Amino acid sequence: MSEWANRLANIYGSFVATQQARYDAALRRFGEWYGPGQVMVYRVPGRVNLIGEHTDYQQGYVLPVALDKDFVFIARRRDDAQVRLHNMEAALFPPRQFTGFSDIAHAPAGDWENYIKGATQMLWQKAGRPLCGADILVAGAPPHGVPRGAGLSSSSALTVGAAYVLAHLNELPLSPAELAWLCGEAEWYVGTRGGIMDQFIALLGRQGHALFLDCRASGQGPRGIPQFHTMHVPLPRGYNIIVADSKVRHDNIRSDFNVRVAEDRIGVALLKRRFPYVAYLRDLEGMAWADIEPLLPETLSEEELQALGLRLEEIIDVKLPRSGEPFHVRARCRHVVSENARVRASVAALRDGDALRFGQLMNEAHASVRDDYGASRAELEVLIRLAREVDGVVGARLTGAGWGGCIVVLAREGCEADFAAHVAPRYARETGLEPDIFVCHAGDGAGVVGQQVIG
Ligand code: NG1
Repeated sequence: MSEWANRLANIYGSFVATQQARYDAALRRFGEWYGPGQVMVYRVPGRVNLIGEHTDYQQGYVLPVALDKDFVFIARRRDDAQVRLHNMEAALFPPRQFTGFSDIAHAPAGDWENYIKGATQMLWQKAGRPLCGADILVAGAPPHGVPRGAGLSSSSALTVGAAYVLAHLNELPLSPAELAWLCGEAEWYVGTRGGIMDQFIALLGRQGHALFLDCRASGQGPRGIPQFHTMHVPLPRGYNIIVADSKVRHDNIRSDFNVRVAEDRIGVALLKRRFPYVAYLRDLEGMAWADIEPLLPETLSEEELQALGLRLEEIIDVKLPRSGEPFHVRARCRHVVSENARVRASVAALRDGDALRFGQLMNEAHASVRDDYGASRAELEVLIRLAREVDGVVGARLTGAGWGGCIVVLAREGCEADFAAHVAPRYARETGLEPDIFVCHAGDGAGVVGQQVIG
């Protein structure tokens, strides 16, 4: 096997032939667009969260894994500050070009270029000196790319990939964790800002491991960048992670998401009156839920909120939908608190190699995100029920924000074929939708694949 094939085998296991064809096609295309010569090849993965849902924005715990579905970036440093972009899927993501600077004008909302611009601007600001631009080719088409809009973090991977490439070509001395935090900040550029999970796992993923991430900064590093506690946790041997995409998408996921953010914050504001040190739900760790529960109303209307001296505009600075639905404060907070405890327990179970216990925690997490957080939907429930019917499945839950997207399943090795044969046709029959099902091999975070010369 050639050295190159060896490298690909290290990354993708037994799927080298198709990956090699994919990389070859991208290298050829790079040559056609930018001309022959030496290039650097990089990859950056998507992710799936195993447990720890809706905890990150309350400074809690998450446990994602990096997928072996990824973006490939091929790049060559330029002598000027131009960033030129080509995508293997040029019809969907047309060529773009801009100048690297610390204040880059936005492309229209929704343009793929904005993810790269956000990363570029952030690096220029951080470096405090002019940097070199690059000619970049991005390859992320299915089936090897990160599925889009499925909650597997394809957009964060794009930002992280661009930042990684430009930082590497400019020899910026940033650790993966520093880069991860900066990429989180860079997402402000595109107007979305989740937690820091997606960027951390895209950079710090490790083969065969999940990443425990504490979303509360533990201090400041030498370059003024917040530091976070992370720990790689081995995945159980003899088990696979299966991801199934329900193919349902929530039309307006942001507004439901923001309502949950507000409900958590209302809980915090109320608890603060009794426990002044509570700034995030994370601060309730170690306290008995029985002491907390009486302080949180089951539901609260906006009028009742005002009567308590709390103004919604001060709780959340985005407009929430006017549905007339009261805020479900108690249940939402209960989910976040119990979910943090489940992540902790999951780390212990995985370190003990106790896959069954971990599967059970995944099932409990799903019940909580469905019943207390109200973030499931009918199609996801069908998918989860069918998944659990398969012999060998030990846990199944929705992953990501919810209301659609994917489920993640822990299953004994060897039952993948049965899983697909059982779940796919029944799900199609009940919902009229064809799920995408794949086994996820927990892979490494973003990195250099190698150097190549295009003839
Ligand atoms: P998904 O749906 O996977 O993009 C969203 C948030 C995460 C996290 C999860 C819920 C964004 C960009 N991502 O993830 O930070 O809060 O929901 O656990 O908002």
